[in-house]
Formats: sequence, structure tokens, C-alpha cells
Amino acid sequence: MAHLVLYDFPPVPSPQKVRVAMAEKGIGYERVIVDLKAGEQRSPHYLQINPHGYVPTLAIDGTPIYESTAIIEYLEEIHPQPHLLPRDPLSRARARMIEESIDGDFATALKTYGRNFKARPPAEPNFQVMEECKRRIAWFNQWLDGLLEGRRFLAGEEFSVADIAAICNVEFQIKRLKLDLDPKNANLLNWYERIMARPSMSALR
Ligand SMILES: N[C@@H](CCC(=O)N[C@@H](CS)C(=O)NCC(=O)O)C(=O)O
Repeated sequence: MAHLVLYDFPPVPSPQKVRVAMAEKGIGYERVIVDLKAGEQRSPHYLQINPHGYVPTLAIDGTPIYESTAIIEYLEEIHPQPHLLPRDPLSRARARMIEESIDGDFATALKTYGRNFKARPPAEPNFQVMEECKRRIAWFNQWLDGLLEGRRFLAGEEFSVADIAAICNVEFQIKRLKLDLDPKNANLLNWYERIMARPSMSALR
């Protein structure tokens, strides 16, 4: 087994995805905290590891791999059990589709809202932008609720990368941005309770 070092920052969704995937698969790793609040992601040392200056990065026997989706696909290949990408091609495509939508527009709306939510003088929050983000976040919550209609998990009957991407971002929405789930999205609320009861969710912290 390769030596794995995860460059991590505990409260943000992208490295959380990798930690949850490793917990599901029972993979051990060394952890290096890159303090985003202190700007450590822009230090010359870290930029040599990840030139984009973000987390996560997984160093595999010293070779850095970034992009949480690529990291999890690597983990799936070296440690296939339990599967986090469904076996059947259609469910697999669905899992990837959902993961990509979440990591794209949903994550962007959360990050933009978060930047304004945390703005402290002399920075000013842009309330118009925050309202637009809130609408976008509410739309994504409703979309997830619809995907869960008649399904136990987002991609179908198996827990997958789609659930991992969703829980990390939904948890960030609730805990960090203080935007609760709307009770009218009952499928999403039930899914949230079920997913949070999984032992691997201790890796969110
Ligand atoms: N597409 C990347 C996104 C990585 C990303 O945006 N990471 C954020 C934390 S969730 C980050 O490191 N931000 C650093 C910064 O904003 O300076 C992935 O999935 O790994």
C-alpha cells in the first residue's frame, strides 16, 4: 500500500469528501493541516505541492494528486471495496453527474455566500449577491430532494460518491452558513438523518 499524505483543512467540503471516502473504505493516511484562514495554501512550499493553492491534495508516495473527484477515483481503483461508484453503468453515470453538479454550481453558490457571510469591516457583505446565492442554494436543495424521490441514495440503492459530495456541501450549508434545510424537502431531510448516522461521518469533523 502506498504512503498517503492528505493536505487538509477540517471545516471545508472538498477535503471532507476525501476524508469520508477514506473512512468508508478504511484507508489510513497521514494528515497535514493547511490553515486556509492563515493563508497557508498560498505559501511557496504548498504551491509546489498544489499550484492552484487549494485543498485537498493527496500525496501518493510523494506524488501530489489534487481535485477531490480524481483523488476518490484513485482510491476506488486501489481499494475497490466498498464501492463508492456504482457497478452498473447507468447508476455510475448518475453518481458522477450528481457529484459534478454539486462540486460545480452548488459549491460555488455556497462559497460565494460564505465569503459575504463572513465579511468583516472594512469588507462589506454584498446583500444582493447573498440573496441570489440563497435562491441558488434553495434550488439545489429542491433538486436533491427531487432526485431522492423513490430512492434510498442519490444514485439509486447504493451509497456513492454522489452522497459524499452532497453531504459535505449540505453540512457546510447548515453548520457553517447557518442555512437550514427547508422542512418541505422531506426526502432530503430523511436522507440527511440517514447519512449522518453512518460511522464514516465522524470524518466530517
Ligand atoms: N475542485 C476542487 C475544489 C477545491 C477547493 O475549492 N478547495 C477549497 C476548499 S473547499 C480551497 O482550498 N480554497 C482555498 C482558497 O479559497 O484560498 C476539488 O474538488 O478538490
